[in-house]
Amino acid sequence: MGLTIAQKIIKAHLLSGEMTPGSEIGLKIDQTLTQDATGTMAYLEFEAIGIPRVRTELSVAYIDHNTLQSGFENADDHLYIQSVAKKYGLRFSRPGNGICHQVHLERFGKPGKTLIGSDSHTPTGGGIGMLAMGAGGLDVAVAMGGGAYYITMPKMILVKLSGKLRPWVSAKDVSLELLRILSVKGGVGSIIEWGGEGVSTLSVPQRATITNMGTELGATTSIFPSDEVTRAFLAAEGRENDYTPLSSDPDAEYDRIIEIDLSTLSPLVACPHSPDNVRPVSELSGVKVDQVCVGSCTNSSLADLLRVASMLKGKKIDDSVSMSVSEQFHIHIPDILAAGARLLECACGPCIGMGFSPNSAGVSLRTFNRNFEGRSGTRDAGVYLVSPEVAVASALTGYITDPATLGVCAPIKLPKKYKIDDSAILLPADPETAKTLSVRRGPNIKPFPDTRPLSDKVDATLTLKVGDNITTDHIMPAGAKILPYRSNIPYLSKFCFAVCDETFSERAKAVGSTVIVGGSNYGQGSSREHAALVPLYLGVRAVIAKSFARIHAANLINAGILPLTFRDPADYDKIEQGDKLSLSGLFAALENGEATLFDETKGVKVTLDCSFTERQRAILLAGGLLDYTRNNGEKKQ
Ligand code: MIC
Ligand code: SF4
Repeated sequence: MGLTIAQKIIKAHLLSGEMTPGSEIGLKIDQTLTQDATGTMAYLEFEAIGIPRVRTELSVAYIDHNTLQSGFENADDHLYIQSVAKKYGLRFSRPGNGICHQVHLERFGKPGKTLIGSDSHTPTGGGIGMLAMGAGGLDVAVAMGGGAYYITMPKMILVKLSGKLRPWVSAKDVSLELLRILSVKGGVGSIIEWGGEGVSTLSVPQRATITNMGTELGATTSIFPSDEVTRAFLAAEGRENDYTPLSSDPDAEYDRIIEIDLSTLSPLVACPHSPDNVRPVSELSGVKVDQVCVGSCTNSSLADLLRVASMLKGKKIDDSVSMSVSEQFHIHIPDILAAGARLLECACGPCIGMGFSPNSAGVSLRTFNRNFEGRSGTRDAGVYLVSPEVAVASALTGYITDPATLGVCAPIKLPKKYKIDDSAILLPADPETAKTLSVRRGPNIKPFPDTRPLSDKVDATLTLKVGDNITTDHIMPAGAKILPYRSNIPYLSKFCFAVCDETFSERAKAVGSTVIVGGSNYGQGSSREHAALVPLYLGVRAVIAKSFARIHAANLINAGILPLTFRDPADYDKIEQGDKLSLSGLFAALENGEATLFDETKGVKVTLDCSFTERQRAILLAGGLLDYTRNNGEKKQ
């Protein structure tokens, strides 16, 4: 049987396991990336593992999330990461140089390589034919040390494209169309491969917009072939030598095939508060818009920015709209400013609530990838996800607007060669000098929470019961006020689950030992391991859910918290917040894959799935990946 693109890369990087869907595989990782909001913790973990220099082909530390320096905290963290990068052999992308995924695609992405990043949108690299995956910081730390990255061998979904996008319809609409078809859970356990003759009509940045938003489907990753379009992109980046062709075998088998005719698509909008709440722009034309934001790792390619500038040129945005553009190319800035838009630093910014929050109950149109409740920093705002074309058209009129109503869509001309300036990417010290360097640590860096080996019996209170599709933005919110404390777990813990229940943190601390119950797709969204480390700090011993999102389940295991699933989802209704629970015989349960939960308050027993791989069991027994790695002396490799 022939292989898919992802299967070929997996085969070439397989360190352990069988390539059968559902079994655990260990992969050799060629490249890693981190951003600063997860990076500080990842490098603290890397230091704790104790390896003198990274063992990957390339590791890059980006600063793009916590760029508002409203106190010493972010500035200190940047210096910490910069000093770690210099000492341990990583490149360092300075604040202001752009968003990690966009810069990595342009400057470092290589077809056929593996990449993991401590950010859930790392699959952006799939646009250039990499097997690129989001991971928790600790997994990235282990990979930087030369250790394998473990995933469950995914199923393969092929999205077969035909036709060509019509004017005013963009790659973002392709992502939204797939979200409409599959929902935010539809990609869980799968890799999404893009194929068919329509692929050759899409540029690498367009492909990267699509693989970026594969994250919103819950997919392990998404990937495009590497073809002549890829070669041309690499040549324009001055990196043609990094090109290798990559395609699936003609007889490759897929678990599911979805066909999309690009020429039938029209502009789409994801309505509040979920990226799969998708409707055609034409149905929303009466919606008054207060704010428009262009940028993010989804839509900040040169082509996107040229389109935005060309649509704004010689025009004025509506008086009632406040518009921001975050861009890294510094061209056509006068056109953007003259139209009344504000220019923001090229960083994550409003996407993660780092400034530019909407007005109360405001309607914000964003070219971003997530519109979870409260994420913008304004609790009652409604965020709509759109393409750059819809964003600008709506900024001009003040209402959600189909760009087709603006008339002819003028073609965008891209240069054959991009102007390259890597001066904001700092190189590491040579190994000898590195030994003499020290790491700069600010007072905001607090110790890693205490871990404990698993005990056979856990008595706990069901301190919080939540519903389906709980995101990591619910569990551990971000935003300008909280993000500076990503290396200060005790401080962060005050905000745990605050979006759902402001009393959770205090209640969890008071009871000391907590179980959380969730619905399906628990922990979707970001890769932030803080959504596991903070609950660990607050005494959370197990999370019981109908199902889990991939990265979050791995982060819980890495933190030594049991992620357990209901054998019968109907049992979710049998237990209530406040109940006293006990999980006993856990050692045997780990062996036989089934645990029994006894609800002492209700007097009911519930059966839970507790099947883990041998490696995961060992991690849980050790009290988390850090202890497991230390105990197993992986640093001595
Ligand atoms: C996000 O988009 O939610 C983030 C902020 O980039 C996160 C990482 C983080 O929480 O720091 C992600 O996507 O993994
Ligand atoms: Fe940054 Fe937003 Fe992309 Fe996350 S989704 S990496 S916050 S731009």
